[in-house]
Amino acid sequence: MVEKFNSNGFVVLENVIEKDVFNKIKTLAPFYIERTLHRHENSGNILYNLFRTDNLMYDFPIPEILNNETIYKLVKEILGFNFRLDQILIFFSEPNNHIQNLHSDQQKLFSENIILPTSKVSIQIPLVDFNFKNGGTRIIPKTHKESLNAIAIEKIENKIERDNSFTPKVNTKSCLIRDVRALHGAGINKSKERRAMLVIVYTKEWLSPLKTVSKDLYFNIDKDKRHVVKI
Ligand SMILES: O=C(O)CCC(=O)C(=O)O
Repeated sequence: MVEKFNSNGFVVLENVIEKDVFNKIKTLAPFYIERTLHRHENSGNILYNLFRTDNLMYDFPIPEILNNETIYKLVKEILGFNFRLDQILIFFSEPNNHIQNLHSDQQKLFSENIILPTSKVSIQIPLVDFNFKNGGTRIIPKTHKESLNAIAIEKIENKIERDNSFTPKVNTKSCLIRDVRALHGAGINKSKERRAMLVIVYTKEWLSPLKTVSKDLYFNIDKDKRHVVKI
């Protein structure tokens, strides 16, 4: 798995989220989404940062996700010992959203042209099956170690416009782990249903400060995994 991730810049882990954990997220996420809709209306891809704007609801199953052994082990292989939790987000797009242009989530860390190993990953946990029809995240493999300029990115955008092979199918209870540098962007949601996902962002130890969480959350994280946050 780690080789596949390193080569392509992303990997899908099938059926790693327990059913009851998935059901809880699916039930509780709309509470946050609906509040965001009041502010943004139905335009494009909207994000809700659970750290920045609100305390987590006490029964939102974040500890269960942080304790997920399969995800934890792979992230540790990718980011190394003492990696950190940086963000917890919900992304969603309503039917007929605007396409989101291909982009990278991380700027070059140095002006020199050095290719660095992965220092930040995004764990996408879909709340509905992600596919081309509902505008699932488009990802361009092997772009995490390239620094493309705007013209090159636009060329790729035009080339892949109707190509469904850049939209990895990620079913519910599975997750996708992406190097945030890999070019990606939400497609157009042509289904009748909202497309949403929970996103957990982890970084290498040196990239972000340790985030403070509630005691409640902290002590519900397995002892060996508490290094990702602080109280
Ligand atoms: O909504 C999506 O599928 C992708 C959103 C995303 O990753 C981003 O905005 O950076």
